[in-house]
Amino acid sequence: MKSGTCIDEVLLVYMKSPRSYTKEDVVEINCHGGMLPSRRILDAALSEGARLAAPGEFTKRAYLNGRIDLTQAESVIDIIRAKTDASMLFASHQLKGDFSNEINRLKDGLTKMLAYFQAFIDFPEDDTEIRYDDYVSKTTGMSDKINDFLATYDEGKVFRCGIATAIVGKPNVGKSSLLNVLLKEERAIVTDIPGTTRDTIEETVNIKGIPLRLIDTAGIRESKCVIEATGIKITREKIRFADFVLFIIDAGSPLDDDDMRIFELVSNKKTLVVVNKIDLATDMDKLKNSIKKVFSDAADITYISIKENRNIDKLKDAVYEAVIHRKASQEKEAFLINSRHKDVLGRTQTFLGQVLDGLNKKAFPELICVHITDALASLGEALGETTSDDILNMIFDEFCIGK
Ligand SMILES: Nc1nc2c(ncn2[C@@H]2O[C@H](COP(=O)(O)OP(=O)(O)OP(=O)(O)O)[C@@H](O)[C@H]2O)c(=O)[nH]1
Ligand SMILES: [Mg+2]
Repeated sequence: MKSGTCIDEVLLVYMKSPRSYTKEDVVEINCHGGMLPSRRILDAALSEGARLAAPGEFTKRAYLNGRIDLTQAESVIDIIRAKTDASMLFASHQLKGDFSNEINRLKDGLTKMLAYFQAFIDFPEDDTEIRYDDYVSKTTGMSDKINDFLATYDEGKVFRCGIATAIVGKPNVGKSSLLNVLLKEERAIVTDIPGTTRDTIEETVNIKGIPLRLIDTAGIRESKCVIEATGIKITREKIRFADFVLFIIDAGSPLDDDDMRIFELVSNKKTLVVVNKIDLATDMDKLKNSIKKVFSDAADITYISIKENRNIDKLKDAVYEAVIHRKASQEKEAFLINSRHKDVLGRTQTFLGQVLDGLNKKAFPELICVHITDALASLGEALGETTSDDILNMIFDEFCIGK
């Protein structure tokens, strides 16, 4: 420090270009933590001419200096924000370059195709037949691949942001008990008095990597009590905004009109029927038959007993499969695209459609080359080879910190 006073003993690391995060010369100061020493060291560095990094600036420089591409830079945000091990794993696949490699493979295929058709423009005197049909199947293959990537978008949203899940059902069926057992804590009040829950309670639980934003609601029934009736009104609102519903019914009492009215209320939602209190059922086969008859194929059904802790893991599996449409054990080396990728790949699909159209109509090679070039450019955009400053700023502004 200028005054000569010692602030702290630190570790100073000099990373010489190009072997650093940004490929530039980087100096890192590691101090003894604590607000005051860190603040004083930062002030000292600033007074010597350093400035604070803008949000995401280090990663942006790593991208601008060509150490990583744009999809990898984006995965850094996902890693910082990851809420569960699974979302972190997907982001790390993307950081490793798995998505970039797939895009580059598609680009290679298109570049070869471009060269093939270009040759017919450059050497029109060559009277070789153009192999349109071969390229129809190649282009269809690429388009299928892009469809696979596009299909990961909805899952990506679920893993990144979680899924709003309403627990609904008649009073006393065990909604609050379910919230507690999934949270592994006594968060909501549970009693044998119907109408216990009035306010909705919201908590996030990690179900096999999915951040499930659980909303425990007031049991729905006609009620003259003003407080309970208000709770039921709020429940109906919450159901409207939920993406997923756990509809709870009681195995100890026969299904009635109230159950069916609630099921009707959630009929336009992705729903899992959870039959609770199977410890009270005397004949499981009879119970299953009667329930299957009512719900037929309308929804997935899981049978549990919270009291005896039966089938809770099965319920978690069922939730995963209902939300992600595949078994948790089938989790492969996957990455999940974001909205920017979706937008860019959607455009690539349109251009590939035009390429296919041209091939099917045996169009002039010039026309086919135009569409292939468009498709190539959009794939380049996914990797950030040609991306406008506005989009770059939008991406890096998402980092709330200097990293
Ligand atoms: N036998 C049995 N009782 C259960 C089971 N799960 C919950 N209960 C009991 O059912 C009663 C109601 O449970 P809650 O979790 O409060 O039910 P709720 O659906 O939240 O009820 P409201 O908030 O009133 O709508 C409590 O006495 C629980 O102990 C179960 O699997 N078996
Ligand atoms: Mg309750």
